[in-house]
Amino acid sequence: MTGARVAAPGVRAAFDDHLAHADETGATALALSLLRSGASAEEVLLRLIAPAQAAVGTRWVSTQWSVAQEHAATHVSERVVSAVAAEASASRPRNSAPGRRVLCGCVEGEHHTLPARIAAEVLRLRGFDLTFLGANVLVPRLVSHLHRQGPDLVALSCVIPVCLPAAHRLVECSRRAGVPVLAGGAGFGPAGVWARTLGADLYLPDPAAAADMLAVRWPDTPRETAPLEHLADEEYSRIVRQRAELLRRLFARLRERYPSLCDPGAEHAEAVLEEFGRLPDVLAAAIYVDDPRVLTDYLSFGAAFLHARGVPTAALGLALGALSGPLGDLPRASGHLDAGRRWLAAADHAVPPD
Ligand code: B12
Repeated sequence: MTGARVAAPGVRAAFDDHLAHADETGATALALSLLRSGASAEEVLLRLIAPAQAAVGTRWVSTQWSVAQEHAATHVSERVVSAVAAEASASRPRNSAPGRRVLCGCVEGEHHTLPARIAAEVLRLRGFDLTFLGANVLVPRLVSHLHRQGPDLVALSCVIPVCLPAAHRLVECSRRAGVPVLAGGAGFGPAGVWARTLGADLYLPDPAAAADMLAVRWPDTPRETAPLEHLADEEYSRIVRQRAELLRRLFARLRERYPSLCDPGAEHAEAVLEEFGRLPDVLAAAIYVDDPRVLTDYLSFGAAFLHARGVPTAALGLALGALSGPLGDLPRASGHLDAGRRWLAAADHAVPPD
């Protein structure tokens, strides 16, 4: 069997159906049957489970699926990853020499463990001696692993760019310990642009490509990197310090203009308000890496998410306006908020009418 079979529409439809019904037994049996008929574990992880799980997101954003269905499907995918990894490790020769040591985990604040877990399992399958640290890796936890295990590489996963400031602390702490950093995940931006801003030694979006690259060239021991000079203007720390006030203003403006949004009994009210409440942190992350695309990337998710829940895109514009007032004396933040409003104005036409 080849990868083409793994990605065949019938196989994928059957797997999607198992996810839709939270059918762990069926999903696991399907994945293991693919392995037993010749597919590689890497193909099953990267060409079946990963794209199926990404499609779960589309169904959740569009409200076709509830949060509960998304959680149940994700749980099934996690269990299938474990089953595939266990089956592959059972058939690996016992006497193979241990590979280079890699610590892999999600950056602080990041709870999307499945992408990191898939990346970790692919690296393990390729012979690396891998320790998986899971979600939300805080600096003290990384420091203790760095010193206890002396890894050859730290592999960091970031899916949501709002975590970038925290990711920087982990990159710096690994590099200061002399350990190079491999970054992966969509949160590091288009072509990994923000991984480079934060000083990661290598960015690769695809774990198989990362394994290929590491097989031919190991990153050098890190040297000191230049500090992020734009942070000297203290705009980032001002936004972080003013977070509570920004949120108060943002919700007051929303309540005034869209009272129904703040009605706690309204369908989706909690989820909708949670998304608005992320805006100050997203702006702070954009200022941190000095790129308004962090904000516009979030707006593109937010506009689709809110539209599917009956909230007009204009409400996001209002929310950005609420942040502009108290941050009006910060030139970079003002520029980013303007870029956000321009993005929304252009996108509004693209949103289908109700
Ligand atoms: C499941 C899920 C969740 C689960 C995660 C559970 C878990 N255990 O993982 C839960 C419910 C916790 C969750 C929460 C949130 N989520 Co969510 N989530 C998803 C969803 C549906 C699937 C994620 C996934 O597993 N994808 C499949 C993986 C395999 O795909 P992948 O990312 O391409 O991964 C590959 C590469 O990135 C790469 N890679 C990743 N890491 C690394 C590391 C290295 C070293 C290397 C080499 C490669 C590599 O390899 C992976 C395998 O090929 C996505 C939708 C999507 N399109 O992915 C949204 C998504 C990621 N979530 C999103 C959001 C907004 C959130 C929340 C903020 C929303 C909320 N209201 O709750 C919170 C944030 C939580 C947090 N602080 O982290 C948005 C992000 C938008 C954005 N740009 O910010 C998405 C894209 C929603 C969407 N449009 O469908 N989420």
